[in-house]
Amino acid sequence: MTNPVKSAKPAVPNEPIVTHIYTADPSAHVFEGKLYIYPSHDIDHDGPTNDNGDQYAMEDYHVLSLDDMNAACADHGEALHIRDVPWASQQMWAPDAAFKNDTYYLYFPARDKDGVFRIGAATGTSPAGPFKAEDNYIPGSYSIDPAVFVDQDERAYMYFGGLWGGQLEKWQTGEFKPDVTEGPDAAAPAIGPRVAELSDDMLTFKAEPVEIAILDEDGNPIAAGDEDRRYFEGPWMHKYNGLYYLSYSTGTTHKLVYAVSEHPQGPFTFKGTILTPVLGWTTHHSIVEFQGKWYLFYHDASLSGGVDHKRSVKFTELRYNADGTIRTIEYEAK
Ligand code: FUB
Repeated sequence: MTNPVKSAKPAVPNEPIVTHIYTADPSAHVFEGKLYIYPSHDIDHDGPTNDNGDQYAMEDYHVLSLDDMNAACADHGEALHIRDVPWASQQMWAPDAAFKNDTYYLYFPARDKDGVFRIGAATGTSPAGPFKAEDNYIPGSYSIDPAVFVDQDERAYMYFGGLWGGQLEKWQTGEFKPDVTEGPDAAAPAIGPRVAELSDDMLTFKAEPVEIAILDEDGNPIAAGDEDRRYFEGPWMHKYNGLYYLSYSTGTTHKLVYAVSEHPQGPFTFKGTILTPVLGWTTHHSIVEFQGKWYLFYHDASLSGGVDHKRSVKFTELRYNADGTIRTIEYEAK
């Protein structure tokens, strides 16, 4: 393993935690007493920018860590490169990590050789990597943005899915339809994220993924045209006071929002906004408890002056109200 590169300055809330590389889509976890962050590694390029997400042309992952929230952030170097993923062709998008079976698992989406987004797994003995990819993607996986949640009973669930470049519209029938680009009519239920329980080996699904229902306060499905509340991409799961909080990006309206359930697979009831729109088109996050406080990890494009595909991971404290609702954080560009 290479020695980590440490930032020159201690981490500060709402400022990039590293500035020597562009990072995005942070998935934060506490492993071995430290906070580890699994981000996308954005690259600088002059390729096309479009709704298909071709500008997000990432090729590898770096793992970051913080000893505490005032420490300088460490970059542990390349943890996995696409050249070492036998089934993948391009675009290593938002990853996540989990620990079970004395093994660290890195989960990541990428396009397969046919251009279809799939979700792969890689394993390692350290939370900092490196990770060795499995030969094939997880059978039955599709779309993007895996978030893996290991519950107190040790059952593990993968939440995933993303519209537009993430191809979720193309899976509406349960099969991949390459020519489908439209979602449901505006008044019809929105396309939901998917959840699949993982097998004990953490490398396969126990059962086929199912669509998650997100309902309004009256128990009606959030409609596809309700772009302030409907699911777009970037799911995250955390548990607070025994309830399951599913949070996600609304994409076109650029918010991070959340919904709550008594069950890990829902149905979930929409609750509100976690973070108002950031600088840059995408917004993507994770929520983690560390050393007695809760934190929101997110990204924006401030370091690059607003270039959508050159983003930086930041964090801020997240607070709950007494009734378990999350206090909305107003984004401030810095
Ligand atoms: O980083 C590429 C894609 O942008 C992610 O997979 C989405 O969640 C969005 O952040």
